[in-house]
Amino acid sequence: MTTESQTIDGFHLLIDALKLNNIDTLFGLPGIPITDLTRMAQAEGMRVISFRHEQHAGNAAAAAGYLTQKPGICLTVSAPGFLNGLTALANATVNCFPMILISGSSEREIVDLQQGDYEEMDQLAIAKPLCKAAYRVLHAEDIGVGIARCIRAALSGRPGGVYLDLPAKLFAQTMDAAAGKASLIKVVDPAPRQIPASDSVDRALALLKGARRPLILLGKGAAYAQADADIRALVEKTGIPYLPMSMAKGLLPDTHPLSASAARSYVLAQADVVMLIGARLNWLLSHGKGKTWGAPAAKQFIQIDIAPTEIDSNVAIAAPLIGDIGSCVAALLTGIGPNWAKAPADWIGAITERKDKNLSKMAETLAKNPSPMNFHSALGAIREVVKANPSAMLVNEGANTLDFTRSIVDMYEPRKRLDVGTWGIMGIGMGYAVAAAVVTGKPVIAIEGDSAFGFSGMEVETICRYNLPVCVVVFNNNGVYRGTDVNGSGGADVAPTVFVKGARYDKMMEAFGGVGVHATTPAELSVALNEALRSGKPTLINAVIDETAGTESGRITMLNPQTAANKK
Ligand code: ADP
Ligand code: TZD
Repeated sequence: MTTESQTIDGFHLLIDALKLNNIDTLFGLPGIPITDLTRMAQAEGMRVISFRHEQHAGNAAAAAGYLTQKPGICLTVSAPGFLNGLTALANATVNCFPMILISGSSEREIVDLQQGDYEEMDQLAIAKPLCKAAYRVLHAEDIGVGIARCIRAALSGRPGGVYLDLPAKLFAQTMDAAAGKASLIKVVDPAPRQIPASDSVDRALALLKGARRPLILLGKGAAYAQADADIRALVEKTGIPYLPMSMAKGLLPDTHPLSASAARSYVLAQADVVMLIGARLNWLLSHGKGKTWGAPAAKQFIQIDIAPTEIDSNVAIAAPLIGDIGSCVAALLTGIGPNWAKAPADWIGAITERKDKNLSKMAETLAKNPSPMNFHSALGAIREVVKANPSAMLVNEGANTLDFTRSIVDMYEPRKRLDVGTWGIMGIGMGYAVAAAVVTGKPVIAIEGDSAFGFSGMEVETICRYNLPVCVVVFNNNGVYRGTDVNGSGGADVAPTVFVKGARYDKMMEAFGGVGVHATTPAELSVALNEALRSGKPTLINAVIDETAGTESGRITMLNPQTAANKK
């Protein structure tokens, strides 16, 4: 309410509209014209998490959206703040995470005549191609509708990022308080169930029934959908082995007997019927073709997705199942019934044999204790800590740091793992870690390549300021990928991928009152990580990794143009 109790202003209409829809947290960075909005939101009981750079506030909003099925809100100032937040909005959209980027903007009259306002920019036009929907509100009485449209756009169908443009003048507009209250909308059923057509269910079941080597592929859409019990029942009732994409790890525990992760190449090449649940056949799955997938004629796909246009995006899909994952999996379970014949024993046996072999090979590697530490020995220690703390959140970025963590550190519970996602983007680390801590209240372990950490490292101040239970582990190997490149010219500059040697990232955390640890052995790493989880104090462990370990670009070396050209 403003000073006159019969009127309400734009600031409060916006806050009330969000609260009416159970949105209780804002991630943002204050400045003209939204500084007062952040203060007022806090005064009105919202949690306001203020960042040092908008990209990280945006990433936090996206992660919050993924974890809660409510759109995460990111609040930025005009032009430069908006642009800083835009990467996160685009990344959220690409990953199908619901978020709303709300940005203050300059006055339309001045922007449209390009008369040079403070931080002038036609933000709506710029945001539009990078998100699912973009709206602008000019009148206080439309704030309720504006927020309702944003929520629906972010959550319904395939989730994604939405932009909301709010010119400065809007915030100070006033209207009659009762009329203002009446103008707000509580969104009913923002993500309506979409029941699959029964013939599409029958088609999928027929294909599954005839399969000799069936495989289920779980993507982060399946994790987002929160249909955990039914997905588990589907796997267990059919006895079909499954592969989780990286953020679907833990949907069923990675130690589940039907997990085929340790026999990934074998199952992808050999499966005859593959059921995709909330996973796209993009680059992360070699587009569903090529050597990875074995003989094309021998393979048929079932795909469950809420977006009909996803079907046939890369290869033919024999049985599309369009609907929300909860409804689709429930319909399949009904059709499967109690007498379903489980996946053939020879297929399961062949997978188990390969799994056992690969797992014992991995155990051997993890047991080694080289000096300096390498990725394996460091992760061998972290793996045990995660096993003992299965409800801790895990954030992961880097190249080798990402690839090795994904394959070595088992996950035990759904939606505990947040990582670089569909783009393989660096810089999500601290934003996702803050959101994970704020939204779940659980301890967070962020396993970061030293390059990856640098993109959002300043947010350790944010972590300390809000006293969040985040332990950042920086895998410090002195550079991007490795620290061993040399300058080809022989000149004085170091190579483009090389950083300052022996940097002490732990001191950054100490600078803001957190705990810094310098760890050179798996034992030291393990002690420090356990202590961080126990104390809940913001902690950064500078884990010294052999600078010769790892490979260029991690597991995707082949995507470098020169490597690709040489292969042809
Ligand atoms: P991954 O990277 O783990 O393979 P992707 O992000 O490529 O996963 O795929 C996620 C897919 O899940 C998207 O195609 C998206 O449309 C779909 N999806 C997201 N939420 C739902 C839902 N509730 N029901 C059905 N499909 C969904
Ligand atoms: N910029 C952005 C925004 N995203 C990217 N993915 C990259 C640059 C390129 N890139 C990668 O794909 S991984 C990576 C970069 C810069 C960092 C790898 O080094 P690291 O990890 O120290 O984080 P490892 O474990 O030492 O390989």
